[in-house]
Amino acid sequence: MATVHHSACPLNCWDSCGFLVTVEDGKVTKVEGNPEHPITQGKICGRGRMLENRTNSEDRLLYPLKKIGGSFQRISWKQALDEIAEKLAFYKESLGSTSVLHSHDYANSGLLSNLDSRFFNLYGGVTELTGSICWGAGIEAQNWDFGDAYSHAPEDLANSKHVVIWGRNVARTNMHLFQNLQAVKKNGTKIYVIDPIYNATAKLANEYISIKPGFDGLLAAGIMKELLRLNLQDEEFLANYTVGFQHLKALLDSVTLEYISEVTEVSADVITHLAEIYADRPVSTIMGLGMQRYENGGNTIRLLDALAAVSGNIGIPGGGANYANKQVGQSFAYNEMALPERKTAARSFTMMRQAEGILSAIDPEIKMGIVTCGNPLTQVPDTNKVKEAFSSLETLVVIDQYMTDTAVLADYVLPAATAFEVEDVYYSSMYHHYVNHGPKLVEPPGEAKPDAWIWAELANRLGFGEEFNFTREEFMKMGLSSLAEKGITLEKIRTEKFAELPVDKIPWADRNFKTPSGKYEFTASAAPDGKVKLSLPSESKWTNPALAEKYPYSLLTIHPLRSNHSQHFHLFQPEPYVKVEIASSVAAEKGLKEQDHVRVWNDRGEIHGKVAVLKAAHPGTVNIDEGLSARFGGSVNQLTSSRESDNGLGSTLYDCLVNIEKLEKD
Ligand SMILES: Nc1nc2c(c(=O)[nH]1)N[C@H]1C(S)=C(S)[C@@H](COP(=O)(O)OP(=O)(O)OC[C@H]3O[C@@H](n4cnc5c(=O)[nH]c(N)nc54)[C@H](O)[C@@H]3O)O[C@H]1N2
Ligand SMILES: Nc1nc2c(c(=O)[nH]1)N[C@H]1C(S)=C(S)[C@@H](COP(=O)(O)OP(=O)(O)OC[C@H]3O[C@@H](n4cnc5c(=O)[nH]c(N)nc54)[C@H](O)[C@@H]3O)O[C@H]1N2
Ligand code: SF4
Ligand SMILES: [Mo]
Repeated sequence: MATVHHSACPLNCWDSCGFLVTVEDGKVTKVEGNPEHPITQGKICGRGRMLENRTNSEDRLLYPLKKIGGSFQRISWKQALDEIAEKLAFYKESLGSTSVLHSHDYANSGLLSNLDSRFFNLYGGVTELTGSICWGAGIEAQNWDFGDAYSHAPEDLANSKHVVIWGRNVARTNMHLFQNLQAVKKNGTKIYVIDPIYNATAKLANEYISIKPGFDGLLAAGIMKELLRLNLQDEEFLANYTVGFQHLKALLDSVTLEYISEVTEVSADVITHLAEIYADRPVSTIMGLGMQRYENGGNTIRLLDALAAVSGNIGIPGGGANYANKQVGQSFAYNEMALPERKTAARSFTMMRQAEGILSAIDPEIKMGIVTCGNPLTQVPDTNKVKEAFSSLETLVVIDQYMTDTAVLADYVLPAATAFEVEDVYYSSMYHHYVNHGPKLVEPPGEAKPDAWIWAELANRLGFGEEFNFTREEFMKMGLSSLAEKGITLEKIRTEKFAELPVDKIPWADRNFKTPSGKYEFTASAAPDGKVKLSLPSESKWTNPALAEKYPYSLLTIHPLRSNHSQHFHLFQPEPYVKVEIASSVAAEKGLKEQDHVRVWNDRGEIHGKVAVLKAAHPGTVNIDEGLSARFGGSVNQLTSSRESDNGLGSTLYDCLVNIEKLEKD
């Protein structure tokens, strides 16, 4: 008999949806949106619905595997755990615990996914990854400017006169914001989209502004110049709640509007018009993450923050420099779960340069890697380097639900349970502030096990089993303990299916910033040279003319519509292929038409695919969606660079010049 249960989406996504899941004969048969969930409102995307196939797929990993003589053989859990624990003990003893690397991303938004950190901290401290290929540059930028990265609550959008969507592919990546935009537009709010690609969100907008990839910070500077020229700045805010405005002013005075118009490829009239819009408060600035995956990414977000501040749109209803909402994650008792103070050794590489880190580490060398909740072979920049690095390890352990490109390289592959097979609570620090409950609905297939079980078993073998001697329920309560005094408990979340977290819905309304000065810092005291800069992407005709001569086109590698990164492609019918989307200017220059086979390349690598001509994209723009595995033509990260952003903590995935040519045969 079919029964319907509430649940939650575990995927790394802005929307963190509430689900209704149908279970029949011990199997998930349907995943739908929970109509009662205040954000989800009964609607979910295809990636959420496909979790049914993702749970039931015949390709799920069912047993622990060990590579013997180049091919995988099934082994027992006992053998796998004994051998992995033995290696962990050996490397710690002989070289120190930092000879082990923990490579991960955030593929499961459950509270208990933090237990991997608990394990590695108690083990003694491994080589960890810092920063983030996803949003690192922007988070650090907002830390410098505001002291943290906080967004307005979704419902506050109704208070905005204007909403500027700046490099967020809302219709594709953040569907409930899209619905929110449709609703506020009906009530007269004006919507603007600034993006090199005329995407589905641009179609909804009142105005679309096309920009050269990587130059948004310069555009924001131009808008501020015009605000000041027209005397439209918020003097009261600038005088009382900010520091460093004189540095910003000097910076803006150092360039002309003509220069800004030339480099951004946005006309001066449009820049003046945007200044008038920004002065017509309240204006909500909604920033995406694509825009900061450039070498100048930190400065880009800082200039957008500065624009929101100069125009008086910080801390007011309907305003905001909305990038991420760290208030959500900060609600939980992370440290109680992860026990960071228990590690006795530490080393870190940035997430971007993990491959270089592995290849160059000495004292100790990296001997063993453990990969959880991530697929670095397709997702981390410079795939060829990543492959070389992960192949060089003496022991690689991958814990996953599927045989990914990364798992193929492993010595041990451990099968993990999926979200519907365990109980957890789920949240995302990106858009809204609800935490959702997901009960255990079905048994994991074969011998797949929850990650938490794997950590506990390894901890037992390594002598700190008592620190894992908690049930899932106890671990969830531990993570929720910081919310108990606010009346949010596991019991409540279980019964009500979701809970609203106690966050500031209009951050900085009290004008008390978390910066060292307590003010908004145009010149950041958190940084050695905290002045904002008008920096440019590193791969552009302005910064590297010789490179731009050889590789004239800007390659974006945006998030795919129907897959969360690499996770859903293998479920597609028909099979996916590498689609090379090109601006019409590129088609004209290279004589390319729909479906032509092409090669796209630069000094880091190359990829083959089929052309699709974009209806409207900034001249010189090429896009290949990220996430495809080797089996479907390969990851576009063969072309991307592992350089870090200006503030050291973000990626430069989209700061990438390429060339393209037609292939006669593929
Ligand atoms: N369907 C789907 N949704 C997802 C995901 C997914 O894989 N698939 N992933 C989730 C995750 S982890 C994340 S981080 C978010 C990301 O959500 P988004 O930030 O919306 O998406 P991205 O693909 O990172 O960013 C791409 C957008 O930035 C634009 N862009 C690129 N360069 C520039 C630039 O220089 N200036 C401007 N103005 N715009 C630029 C692109 O054209 C595109 O519209 O999406 C989440 N949602
Ligand atoms: N070129 C390019 N590259 C990009 C991006 C881009 O825009 N362009 N975007 C970047 C961004 S924003 C992000 S967030 C990263 C995402 O990078 P990843 O998180 O590495 O990408 P996923 O493909 O989601 O891979 C997650 C893996 O974790 C597994 N997994 C899921 N749930 C669990 C679990 O509960 N336990 C375990 N053990 N495994 C689990 C999945 O099966 C999958 O294989 O990619 C980045 N890479
Ligand atoms: S992937 Fe995002 S939009 Fe889709 S169901 Fe999950 S949380 Fe909702
Ligand atoms: Mo991400």
